[in-house]
Amino acid sequence: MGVYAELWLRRQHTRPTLTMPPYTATYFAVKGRLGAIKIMLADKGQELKVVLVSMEEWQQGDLKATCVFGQMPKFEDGDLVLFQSNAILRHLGRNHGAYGKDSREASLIDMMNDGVEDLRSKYIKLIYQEYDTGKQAYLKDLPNSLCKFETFMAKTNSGFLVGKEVSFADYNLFDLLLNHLVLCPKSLDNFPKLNDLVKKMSARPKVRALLDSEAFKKIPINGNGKQ
Ligand code: GTB
Repeated sequence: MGVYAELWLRRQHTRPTLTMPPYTATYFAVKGRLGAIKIMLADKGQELKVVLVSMEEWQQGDLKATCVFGQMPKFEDGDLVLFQSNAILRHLGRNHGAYGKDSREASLIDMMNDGVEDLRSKYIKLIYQEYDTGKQAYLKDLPNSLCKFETFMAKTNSGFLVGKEVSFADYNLFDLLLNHLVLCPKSLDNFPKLNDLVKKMSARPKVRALLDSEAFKKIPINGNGKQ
């Protein structure tokens, strides 16, 4: 397959580089559903090899036939092969200390991540199906979605969605909020907690380094040129 690879970041804590291959993700050349995963791995100091697949290669169907749900991203952790972006985030959350301090926090993190997925689904529908006709209505309704996260974060009051430490749901929400700031730069103006989350996550040195890297900046958010 005509693919090429990028390498992000260096150090491995739980997965010594000498004995384990790096995590590998296979995906289109977009941020899309891989964005949050890249941000989380960067922040955790983990290397990620990305195998890029063109639409032409994808349409040949051979790779699709090997994907459990016929879709990417595909994620490899040694001989463990995962599909479904939220399952990948959970896997990494579990293995890199980003899934709460106990099962109670883990359940709340799951709940908030499902909320992020609900908003991401609406965003993807807008981008791929309704951009030209539905953007105004989407932006009108957006505060109704964002205020749920804002209210919950006001109760947690740590700057993160749940507990006192960053979780995979924070990376996921952060990635989606970045997309929304591109869609509408004013979209977070009335949401101080969400604004703070974006500032706080952006200021984490390894996240900052990723966001500022030319490789990351040049990747489009979506596959159809809309953003
Ligand atoms: N629930 C799954 C998850 O969370 O991982 C959803 C995965 C999904 O929607 N994958 C899309 C896919 O594989 C890519 S993300 N589509 C191909 C197919 O279904 O055959 C959306 C997307 C679409 C197109 C491009 N592109 O053209 O570059 C990029 C991203």
